[in-house]
This record gives sequence, structure tokens and C-alpha cells, in this order.
Amino acid sequence: MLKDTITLITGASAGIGTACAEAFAREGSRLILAARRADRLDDLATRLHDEHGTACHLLPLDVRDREAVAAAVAGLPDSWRNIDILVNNAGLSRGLDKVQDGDATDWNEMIDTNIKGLLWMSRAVLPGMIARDRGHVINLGSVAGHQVYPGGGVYCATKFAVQALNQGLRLDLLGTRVRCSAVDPGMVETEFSEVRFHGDTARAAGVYQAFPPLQARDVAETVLFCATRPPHVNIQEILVMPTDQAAVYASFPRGVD
Ligand code: NDP
Ligand code: 8X3
Repeated sequence: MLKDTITLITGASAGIGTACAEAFAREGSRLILAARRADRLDDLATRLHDEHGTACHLLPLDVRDREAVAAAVAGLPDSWRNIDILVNNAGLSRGLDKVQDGDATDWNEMIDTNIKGLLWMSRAVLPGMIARDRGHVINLGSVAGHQVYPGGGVYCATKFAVQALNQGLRLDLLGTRVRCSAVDPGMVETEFSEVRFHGDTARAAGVYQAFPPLQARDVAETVLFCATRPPHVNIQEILVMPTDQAAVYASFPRGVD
């Protein structure tokens, strides 16, 4: 179903974004891979080409940089311009501080990446989709866009914002054939916690010891499910959780093997 489609994935250099690239490559999509770490994008493109014959176009960029995003999308070669699917996945958390102790740099990074980055990408890609009357935006939200946990106020606020943007976008796109889906995972074992704890790998590893978390491929399969429905079906929102996590702050401490 995705053969020869063009899928742009932000945050393709790690975690869920890399897993989405792998899943969409298996289905025959051509991929535009975006993230800041160009070396990782290079390695991924080489691997996907070797394993699946996937054609990849690399966009090394910072989604927070509005002008760079606009220029990168506007400057795509003709054969890569007609983007069918945009996976707005780039995102991060920083810290677990109470608001009264919070760090402005951490806040700016989360807000600028998770909300504004998603907006800059959507603003750059959507006009083409609307002109072609064809396309699909799939936004990575989170269970943190449904429930707030202690110390997560600002990160959760960014994911609540993504929820609102999903709803707004669906209203704005009504009357076009452009779809907007939200995939909202619970805990996924990726580099997310290492980034949250500013490179403290021991603390980050501890996050994933309490119970079996989701793996990036579990989320990628959910994203792929959204992307492969028939054109008259729009999956508006999927909340996908580890079995041992009932709510963002309620889990069963089974441990992992
Ligand atoms: P990772 O840290 O493993 O990957 C994050 C990706 O986002 C990286 O590829 C990173 O690339 C990219 N990224 C971050 N900032 C920027 C930026 N300014 N410009 C471009 N790319 C950027 O985390 P995950 O894979 O877990 O996270 C992916 C998404 O899933 C995020 O939106 C996150 O909020 C969401 N999510 C994660 C959950 C989890 O438990 N892991 C649960 C629910 C949602 P680079 O550094 O190379 O730029
Ligand atoms: C990431 C999930 O619960 O770590 O969005 O905030 S959580």
C-alpha cells in the first residue's frame, strides 16, 4: 500500500523515528529522514538501502529553526517534493523538576521542539498536501498528553498542546483528503530518558527496569497501521501502553527478565 509513497520522518536518528523508518521501508515507501545528527541519518539510509533497497533523502536539520525547516522543505528536489506522509516524531523531555525549581533552558527546549517544531514542519509540508488533496500527518503525542505526573508539568503541557493541535488540524483540514492521526504511547525504551536526564545513562537505564516497556518497533507498527488504512478512514488517536502500565503514574513493578 505504501509502495513508492514519500514519507518524511522527523527524529529519524533514534528510537521511535528510526523504527518508523524501518517499518515504512519494509512497506516500500521512499523516505525523507530528518534530525540533527547527520551521521546517524547517513548510517540509517545506507542500512535501509542495503536491506530493503529503500531510496532515502536526508534532511539534517533542527526542527526548532523555522527558517531552516521552511528552506529544507522548499528546497527538496522535484522527485522528493510530493510528500504523502509526515511523521512528526522529533521530541524530547528535559528534567523532572517541579515548576518552582524548573530550568528555563529545559523548558524552552521542550516547548520549541515538541510544539513549535511540529508546527514549523506541518506549516511547511501541509500546503503541498492540500494542493494535491492527498496526504497524512501523523503526530507523536504521548500518554503525557492525557495525564500529568509529578515533575512532568512542562513536558506534559507540550503533549497536551499536541493533542489540541491534532484536533485543530482535523478541523482545519475538513473538506480536504488530508488526514491527521495521533499516536500516543506510554513508556517506550529509547534514548528518551537519557536525554531527559542530560546524559545520565545509569539513571536512564533504571527507568526501564520496573516492568517491560514498549519497544520503539511497537510504536512504529502503530504508526504504520494509521498510515495503511484506506483513504476514507482516519485513525484519529491511538493510546498504546505497556501492559504493566495502566496510567502514566500507575504501573505494576513486575521487573524485567
Ligand atoms: P529518542 O530520544 O530516542 O529520539 C528522539 C528523536 O528526536 C531523535 O532522533 C532526535 O534526533 C530528534 N530530535 C530531538 N530534538 C530535535 C530537534 N530539535 N530537531 C530535530 N530532531 C530532533 O526519543 P523517542 O524515540 O522516545 O521519542 C520520539 C517521540 O516520541 C518524541 O516526540 C517523544 O516525546 C515521544 N514519546 C516518547 C515516549 C517514550 O517513553 N520514549 C513515550 C511517548 C511519546 P537528533 O538528536 O539527532 O536531532
Ligand atoms: C513519554 C512518556 O510517561 O515518560 O512521553 O512521560 S512519559
